[in-house]
Amino acid sequence: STKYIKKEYILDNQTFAIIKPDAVKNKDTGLILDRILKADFHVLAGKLLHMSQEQAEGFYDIHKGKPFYDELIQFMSSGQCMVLALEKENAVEEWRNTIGATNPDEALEGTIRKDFATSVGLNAVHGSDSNENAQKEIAFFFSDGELRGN
Ligand code: IDP
Ligand code: MG
Repeated sequence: STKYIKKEYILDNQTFAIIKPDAVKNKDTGLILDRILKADFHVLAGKLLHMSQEQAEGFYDIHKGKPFYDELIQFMSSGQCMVLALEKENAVEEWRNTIGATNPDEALEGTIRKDFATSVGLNAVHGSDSNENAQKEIAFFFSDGELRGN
């Protein structure tokens, strides 16, 4: 018999970022975009949006049940944010290094969270934690059409 092996090719040069509502409210959107561009990420797609509670719940489904979940959903749906599909070689790791630790007290000098985050909750930016999640998160907010033409 013939066996068909389905191979899934997961891109390793894309990641998903959010400039979170705290950073947008603090008028840091431009400064954070500047960091992104200066770190040689290519912006494949980006848009401003105000997440509904349902969108925030869908996006952060993996954190459901955690003690900070309700606070996180409330925060992420509290105002406008900017969602971005970013491209660079080794994008996920490069972007995590650029943003720094979840808790700004632990974030290294020169990272975005060190310079723009207020607390572990209000931490200015999001970054995907794996190539698989990057593709899921990009697809959660962007249609194929929005990602084409770059
Ligand atoms: P990450 O954003 O660095 O990947 P995660 O552990 O995936 O961190 O948590 C997702 C988001 O949930 C964080 O960026 C932060 O906004 C929020 N969060 C995480 N831990 C806490 C906490 O202990 N208190 C309040 N909010 C938290
Ligand atoms: Mg995470």
